[in-house]
Amino acid sequence: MTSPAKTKNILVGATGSVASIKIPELVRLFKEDPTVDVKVVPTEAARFFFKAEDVDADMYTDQQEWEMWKKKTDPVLHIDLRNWADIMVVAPLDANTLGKLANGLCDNLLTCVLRAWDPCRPVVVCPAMNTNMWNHPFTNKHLDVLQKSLNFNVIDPISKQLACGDIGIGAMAEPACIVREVLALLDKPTTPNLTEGDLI
Ligand code: PCO
Repeated sequence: MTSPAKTKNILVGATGSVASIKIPELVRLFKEDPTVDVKVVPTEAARFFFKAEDVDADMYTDQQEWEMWKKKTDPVLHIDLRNWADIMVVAPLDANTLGKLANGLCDNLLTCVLRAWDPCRPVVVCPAMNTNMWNHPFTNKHLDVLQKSLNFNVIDPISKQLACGDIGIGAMAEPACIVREVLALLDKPTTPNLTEGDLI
């Protein structure tokens, strides 16, 4: 039997929160849908939390971005990934990358993909951080920019015992919940991040 054509290209970004330990599970759950294809872009900090061999998807690192480009006609990895993706899901989004995205910084593969993003395609971010980081005034300010200026979708963290022992809000939403919301978003006819009027 031939497998169905892949129709949903999901780019998963991972950042330096302990919740990156859930990347193998998140990828596995996405791939339960036979029409889904997944690629993963971890930051250097995210790579600390899982083994590449546990992730059943192509993975692209900052180093590959530099290695792929030698001369003018060579492909630029963050642009190729941007073109490939129907949606980007950053899960987990740590406080550092949240701050960078809200201020337009792009100093690694993941942030470059999103700085070059096609605003007609949806982005979902799943913050995960220590409770005090979550309650810090910068978090709200930065999430406001992502939601109101960039039209990113935010899946809020949940409350549980965090990796450091603190109990409170800051844990990444459950992978099954993230998968459900992302697939539902892709099924909507149009989910533009920005309308033409916003760009004028
Ligand atoms: C803790 N920080 C964190 C970050 C977010 N944590 C989580 C969960 C995991 C276990 O279920 C680690 C996935 O707690 O998303 O824990 C102290 S700085």
